[in-house]
Amino acid sequence: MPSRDVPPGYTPLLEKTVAGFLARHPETFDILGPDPDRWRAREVGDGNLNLVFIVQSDDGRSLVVKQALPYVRLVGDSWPLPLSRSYFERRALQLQSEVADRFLPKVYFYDETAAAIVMEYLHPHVVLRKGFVRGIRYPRLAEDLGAFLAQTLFGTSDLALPAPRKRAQVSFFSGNAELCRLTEDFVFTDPYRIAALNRWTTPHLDDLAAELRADAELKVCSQRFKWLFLNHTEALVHGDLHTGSIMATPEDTRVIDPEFAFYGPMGFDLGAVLGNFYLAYFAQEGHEQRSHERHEYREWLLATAEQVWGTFTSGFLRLWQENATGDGYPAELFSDPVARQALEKERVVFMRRLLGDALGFAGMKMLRRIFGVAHVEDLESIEDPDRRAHCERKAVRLGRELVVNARAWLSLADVNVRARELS
Ligand code: ADP
Ligand code: SR1
Ligand code: MG
Repeated sequence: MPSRDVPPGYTPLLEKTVAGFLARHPETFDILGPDPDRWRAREVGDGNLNLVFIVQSDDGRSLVVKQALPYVRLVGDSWPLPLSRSYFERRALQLQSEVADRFLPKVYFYDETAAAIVMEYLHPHVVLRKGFVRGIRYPRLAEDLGAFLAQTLFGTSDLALPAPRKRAQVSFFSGNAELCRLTEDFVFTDPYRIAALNRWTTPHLDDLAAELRADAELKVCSQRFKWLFLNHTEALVHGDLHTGSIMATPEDTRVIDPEFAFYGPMGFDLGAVLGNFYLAYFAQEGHEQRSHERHEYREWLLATAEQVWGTFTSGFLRLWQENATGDGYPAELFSDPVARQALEKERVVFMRRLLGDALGFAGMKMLRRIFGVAHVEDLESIEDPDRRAHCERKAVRLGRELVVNARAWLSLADVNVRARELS
């Protein structure tokens, strides 16, 4: 297990020191060519935590260096955060690549002392959240995201793995406790109490922020989901699978940034994706120059969310039917027709429960992005606070209903009907 302290050789990289760092790793010469003087680095990190450098040689070869900082970049160096998250991100990328390689950036090498992952530069990929703000459609997205979710959540669970291996992975990722702690506070707790870093569109949403803190039903339901997050070690979840952790072109989809990875509830990743689709949906009105001009695009977002769920469930069930090599529901117990039929019914119950988990987490992810510390560009880029608050109010209503009625929804189609009613 890596040390939580900053190791003696660690220094944050600068644009002017990246080439020197890379030149100390012979693997780099195969990727960028032999002459470090021809490599140029620019820092492009727009996330909340890390440094990200794109490095290009003058003949067009490229890579990305992602380096952890020993503190939360969004807040500043007053808030320390362990560099070991980079180690967990690297390990999560390895385990995800065993089951869903085509949806990940290729990792070239890892430097543990520098807490730096050197990987494929994804281009012309665009961060999905930015694509949604611009109104770009991605024809492959639903199928790819559904497949990624099915393959990673099934493939790291007790449905696929022998129990000792799964237990060892649970134990390893328990070490990523401080990143889980951020989620426990920022997603599950702070939006429902007075917390120093909370913010919202004020004074427009002051009433809603106060209502949230006084909403006993919502607080109880939100803590049901926190309980799941704390206790339900179902699969290796990405842990931060919002639309800023997905980069896409119309032909290709990649999932980046699993530094929050840990063994948790499958619904957490599913909910992160769905909740961010609904945030994008409600934000669209705020991006319109002319009334209703984003109407079709909004519909595309809803249809795509529904298709993600559909592709996920069919992919997950197919894997369960064909590749059940784990200790959970062992295949040998279900070889006769009666047992097989019973298992089919159980699978329906299992997926229904997952839908409820996913929707509850989706609602929590929506609320935290409107009242918590970390907001999203979908809404933040709506400059006029009146317009922004108008969109946010609708998102808050759906978010609350998703959390409070999580188990009552029968399908994504039903959620979409409700989203349209609120818009
Ligand atoms: P953080 O953990 O700080 O959120 P991310 O991994 O999300 O960092 O990366 C921040 C930004 O860096 C991304 O939004 C994206 O613009 C860019 N980025 C990260 N990884 C890659 C990559 N492999 N290829 C291209 N751009 C990348
Ligand atoms: C201060 S860190 C805030 C958020 O950024 C990350 O992307 C996670 O979502 C985290 O909660
Ligand atoms: Mg990120």
